[in-house]
Amino acid sequence: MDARILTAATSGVVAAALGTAAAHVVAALVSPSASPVLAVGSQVIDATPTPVKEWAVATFGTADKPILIGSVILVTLLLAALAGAVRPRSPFASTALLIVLAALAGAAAVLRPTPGILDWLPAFVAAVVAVATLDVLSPSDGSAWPTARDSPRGSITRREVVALGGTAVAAVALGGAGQALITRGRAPTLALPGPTDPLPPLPAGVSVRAPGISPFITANGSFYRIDTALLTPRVNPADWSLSVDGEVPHGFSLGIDELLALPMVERDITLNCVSNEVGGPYIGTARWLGVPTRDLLARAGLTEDPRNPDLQVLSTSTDGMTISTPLSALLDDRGALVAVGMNGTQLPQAHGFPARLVTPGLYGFVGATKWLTRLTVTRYDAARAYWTERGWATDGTVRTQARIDTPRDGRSLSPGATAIGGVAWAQGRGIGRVEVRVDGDPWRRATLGLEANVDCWRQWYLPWEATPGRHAITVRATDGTGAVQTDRQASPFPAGATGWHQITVTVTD
Ligand SMILES: Nc1nc2c(c(=O)[nH]1)N[C@H]1C(S)=C(S)[C@@H](COP(=O)(O)O)O[C@H]1N2
Ligand SMILES: [Mo]
Repeated sequence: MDARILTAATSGVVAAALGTAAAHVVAALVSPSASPVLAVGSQVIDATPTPVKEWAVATFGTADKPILIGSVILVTLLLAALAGAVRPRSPFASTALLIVLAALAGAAAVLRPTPGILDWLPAFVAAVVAVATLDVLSPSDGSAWPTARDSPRGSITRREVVALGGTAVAAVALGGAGQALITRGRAPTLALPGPTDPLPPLPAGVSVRAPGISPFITANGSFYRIDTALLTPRVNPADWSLSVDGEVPHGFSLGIDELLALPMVERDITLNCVSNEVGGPYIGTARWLGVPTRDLLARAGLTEDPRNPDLQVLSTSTDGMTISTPLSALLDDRGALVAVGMNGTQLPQAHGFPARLVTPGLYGFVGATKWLTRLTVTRYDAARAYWTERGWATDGTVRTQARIDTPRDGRSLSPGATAIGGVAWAQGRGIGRVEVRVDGDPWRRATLGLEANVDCWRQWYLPWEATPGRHAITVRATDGTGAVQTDRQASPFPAGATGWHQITVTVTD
């Protein structure tokens, strides 16, 4: 490519990069999620059709967010390259393109569910900085964009290299500074009360004696994380409140101290994501500490379950996310919680600090609202939650599943004594049996770890004499009602994956 056009295009790229980075710093100071890249990214998440989102989750897993951010930056810089390239010919078109880009970012920011009053500012700064920078950087001698007739193929001057390189370095430094500002500091801490009626420690027997199986309790740091937030909300507990409202006799609102003063219970509950593929990682078990949702709804005057399947509780998070839970699931005996503690500590920021919903027996997308701030009793036909609008099921009952944790799929093993093991779950119904099949052999019953309660997964293992060759190992579970897990393969959308987990191993001596 002609060096003059390349220089002009590069000017556009570094000018836009500097504008975006400056906006990131301003956003860090006024409203982090209004940063142009993050605001556009969030709008893209919300607008992405469900099949595309499912494909992205299946393909990239939890790397989908960095990949999204990278794509937003890439597209922005490509358009900025165009703005730079046309500038020598048409400064007006160039400036207009940059302003349109910034305006789109500003719109993305102010159209978020919970915008702040200064959310337009970062995009405004981006526009001013990018346009001014491009004006300074642009070659003004009209030498770029040569026509076929009169082009002495230009070259890039030393001065330009220094100016472009310097601006690029400044953009990276500024962007890094903004990012550091956003993530600086530690999350606020809460002094959690103890449970009013503490749970005894789990019996050792919930864990079976076989290495390689997921620990019964998932450490907070290894607990899967799924949400739509590009920046996990950092909630200041002093500014936080929980409202219980809607079709209740007397709605109310609580501050964090009032919530923490209520009787607290502890419960061991396995939480999993509807987007988990068969054999997938989006599941974990924790000891949650919190206030029963039943107590909160009773305080609002709902002392009895109307048993009306048309009623939902629409819960809202501080970032405007909405999740829909059947009212009965928050009133019945399963013991749903507004949780404030997870495995002996306050909720980590990524898992919903300071308070979240945890509903046993339901997938997270219909029962586990993080950064919870509002519970509204309403009818399903009066308000639609985020995922309901995107075609996901309203009945989010967890489907029976078993997963092989060891040996790992595709592994090579030595022949001889080994163990096949993993976890199985059917929250609400419990696990009654787990069976394993090697190749075409008959099903064999695995040994189960103790059942902590029906809302937790169960570990299982089966000793195996591995013989040389390639083997397919399949597992299936039977729930506490005697229903055998279906082998019919279903994708996670719209109500959770089904099918048996199968792995292949090679045994070589
Ligand atoms: N505010 C908010 N809460 C949310 C979500 C979300 O996107 N935003 N995702 C839900 C989904 S789909 C799941 S599976 C669980 C995951 O909880 P975890 O990240 O603590 O494992 O949170 C639920 N709560
Ligand atoms: Mo989920």
